[in-house]
Amino acid sequence: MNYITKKGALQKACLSIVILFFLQLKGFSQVQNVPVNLRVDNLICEYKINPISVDAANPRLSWKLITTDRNIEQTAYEIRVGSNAVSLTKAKDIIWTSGKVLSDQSVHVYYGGPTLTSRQKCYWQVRVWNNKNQVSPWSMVNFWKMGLLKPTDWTAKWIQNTYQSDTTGGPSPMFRKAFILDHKIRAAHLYITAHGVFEAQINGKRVGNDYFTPGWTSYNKRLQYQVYDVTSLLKKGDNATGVTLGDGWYRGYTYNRRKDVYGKKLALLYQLEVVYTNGKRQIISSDKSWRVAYGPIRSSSFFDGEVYDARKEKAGWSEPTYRNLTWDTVKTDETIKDNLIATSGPTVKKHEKFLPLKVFNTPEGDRVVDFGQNLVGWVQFKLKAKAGDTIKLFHAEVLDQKGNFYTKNLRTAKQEITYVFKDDSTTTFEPHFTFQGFRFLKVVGYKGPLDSTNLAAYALYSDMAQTGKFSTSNPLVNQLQHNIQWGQKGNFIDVPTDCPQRDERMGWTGDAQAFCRTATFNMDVAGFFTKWLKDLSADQHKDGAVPYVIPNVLDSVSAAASGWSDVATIAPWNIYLAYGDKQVLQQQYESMKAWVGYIQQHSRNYLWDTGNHFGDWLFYAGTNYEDGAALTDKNLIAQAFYAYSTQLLIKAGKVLGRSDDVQKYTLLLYNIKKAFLAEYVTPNGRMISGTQTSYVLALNFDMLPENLRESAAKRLVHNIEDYDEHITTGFLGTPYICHVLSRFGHTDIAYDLLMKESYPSWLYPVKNGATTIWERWDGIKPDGSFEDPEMNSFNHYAYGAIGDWMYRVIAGINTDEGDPGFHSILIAPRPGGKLSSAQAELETLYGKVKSAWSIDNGTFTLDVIVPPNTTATVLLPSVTDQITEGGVDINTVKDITDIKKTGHDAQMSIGSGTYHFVYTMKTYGKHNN
Ligand code: RAM
Repeated sequence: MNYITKKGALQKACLSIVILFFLQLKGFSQVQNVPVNLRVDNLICEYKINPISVDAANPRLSWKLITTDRNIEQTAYEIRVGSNAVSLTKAKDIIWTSGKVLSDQSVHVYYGGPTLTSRQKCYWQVRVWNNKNQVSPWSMVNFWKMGLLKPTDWTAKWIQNTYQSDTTGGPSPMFRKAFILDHKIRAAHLYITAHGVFEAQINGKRVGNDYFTPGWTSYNKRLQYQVYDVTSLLKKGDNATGVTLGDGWYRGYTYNRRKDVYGKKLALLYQLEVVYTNGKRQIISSDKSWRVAYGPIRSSSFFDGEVYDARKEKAGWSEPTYRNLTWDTVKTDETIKDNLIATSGPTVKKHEKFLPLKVFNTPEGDRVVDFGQNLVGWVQFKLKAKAGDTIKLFHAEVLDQKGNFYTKNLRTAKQEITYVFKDDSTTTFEPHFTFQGFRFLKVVGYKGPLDSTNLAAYALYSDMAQTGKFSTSNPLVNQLQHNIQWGQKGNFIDVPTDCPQRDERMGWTGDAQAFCRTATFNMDVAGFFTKWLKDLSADQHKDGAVPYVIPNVLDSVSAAASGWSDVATIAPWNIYLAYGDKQVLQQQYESMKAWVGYIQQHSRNYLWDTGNHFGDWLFYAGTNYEDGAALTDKNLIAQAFYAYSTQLLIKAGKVLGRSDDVQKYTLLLYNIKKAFLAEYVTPNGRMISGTQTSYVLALNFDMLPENLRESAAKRLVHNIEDYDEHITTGFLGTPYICHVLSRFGHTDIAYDLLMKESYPSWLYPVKNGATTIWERWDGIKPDGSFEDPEMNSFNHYAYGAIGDWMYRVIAGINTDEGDPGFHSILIAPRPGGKLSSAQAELETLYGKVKSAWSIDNGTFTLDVIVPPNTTATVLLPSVTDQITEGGVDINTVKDITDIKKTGHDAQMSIGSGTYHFVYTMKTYGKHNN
């Protein structure tokens, strides 16, 4: 062979390797070159795509099967994990292979290889076999990277500003360091966290697109660090980096203007790890060699906004050419680093952009911009003024009755941005360490035109993928769904908060438990709640009491309230249901037990009737009916939630195989219910509080014996009718009222409540122009005046808990509790409320579930999507004999099995795939179409 042919052969070999690799990427298997209608995609590790800061010892891997065939189930899988992205086949690169595992598990499969070490990067792929004897090609290769697992991995030192004036509400310190990298860089990762909140730059560029990092946790016990791949920001030669810190949650103002909750001094921990192409490593860490100065951010606060003086900018401060001769030295701090944890949940990112709907002058003469949506975030402007000119931006959720800018309900929170121009060039500015809850912006100090070319509002919230969609033929209900979703966006800012505008913004546990299940339908909140629940455990008192707010920034007695502290059991259970995540139950089990243990300790004869409780917070206490008629006894509520928490603990115990506990708590539950009946229910089933919430809780938590349930449900219906079909429940009854009505055959009444447009109702705020859920049923009263400004948030999510019923009952998408995470699905739509159609979609860990129905002239059509590797039970309502699927009699469709009639419904089992059912409806219920 001469050289030419040798070269040709080599080229051919290379080409075939490239083609093979390409085919593999495209989904063609190396073992069989025939494409099958089965692929694996959406590989996630610990709920994230290619995470780079994993600290789980055995990370969990999940994937989705992609196929258009029906009835597809996974029968086996094989995972391989290696150290090299391009070769997961060579023995030397393999870290672990699962081998072919006969299992239908495609979510939360534990990595089972050798112990993973700090910074280790693992590439992985998977292939699956299905019940049609097909094998998928190997999936694309994804990866995960381990974080810093041991405190000793941190060689960086905490550094602080030496200035005396470094106090809450003061200017933001900027830390800087210049350095030389003397080789070509292969990879560079920044490990960073702060006491306070930080924004980092390298060579003049912002690092990452996260905001308010390191996020809010119970800092003294758990402080997250973030990891960024900063390879592209660095270069061989001169480099520089800079980090600005703000007060954030660490020492910023919180409830009652308390400050310095976690400490008085801001501090930075910074470790930049560079790997050169020659394999050598270099670490640039925060240490004594850094310099610090104050710059343009004169003060920043979540409540109050930001003061920014552009004249104090230090141009080029994070670039190597900048001279920091006048900058001060820093002091190091030997704080131990044993509270550092990787970031497991989603970070806050910038999302939707809103342009001004209109700019107008109010009767009081203010210049106001309407962005059309009550949102949480900030305004970005692009304006030109003169050096030294000051512009002020004020933020409000609503205008008052006369159309004036209304900020009384912010209480002491200023929500104010002050910006001082440095020269007459056009400046683009957005704040840094603050967020505002607003729809309206008041601009002071700028006379030029304001419009969509120079103003935009951005929503900032935890970066959770939208998983759910829900809509109907009724635009008001659609707006309600919109408001629920925006209530969620505005209040999921690293932790679930209650109000994002006034001087509160805390993780109220009652609100979180009420809304949690709805939240799981709208967005992927698995990581969000898993992280927050760890803070709950961290802040839970030794005696099991759960603080009113998590992370706890209140005093030590602000703990243990029924319906609030029960988030300790309710949230883990909801996350388990939505994502089939047993680990969250495991993680929270001791906390769940401790909470029930606390109540046990504070009960006499199984009756919990002591302590401070918020009760059915913000129930209807109007004047149209006897005042206070809807007031539910707080101890009755406490006893009901005592039972519910115990019930959920039993369920968790069953899932985790804790049979001793199951036995013990089953007996406890029996006694709790007995005490409840003796204390709060007459022998005929009348409750001592004749309220909607009272009956709702008793029925939803199975407090009443079977023989009293039907009549109790009727009493509930009568109560609702007494109020002319208005809802009177507060935070605790609201999430369950429609579910209870549906469960006992009164879906028509549930629809009455939903469709009611007058106060109190869900649609009353919608009719009043709401774009989010309000804290109170009557934030704006029927006469147009406002509720008490001391507590009147227009962006709260608790009443949005109806969303759960909308998804689960109107559209009818549910998971089987015995096989959760939508592995076994229930599709049981319940039409009503004069709706002619409703549709919902939910992106589950297995793929998309859809239920979309419409009624046209008595013909009911239902379109269903069941994702691969799941099965569904379908309940078709109000059927007549002839049902078709895909145009043919369902009895002849081989993919539909176990067809039976249950009452007016037809029940059947289906496997994965797309289905189209049509039949003529029997009329039922007074609101049937
Ligand atoms: C107010 C808010 C909050 C609620 C507490 C008890 O701060 O309404 O949502 O949980 O009270």
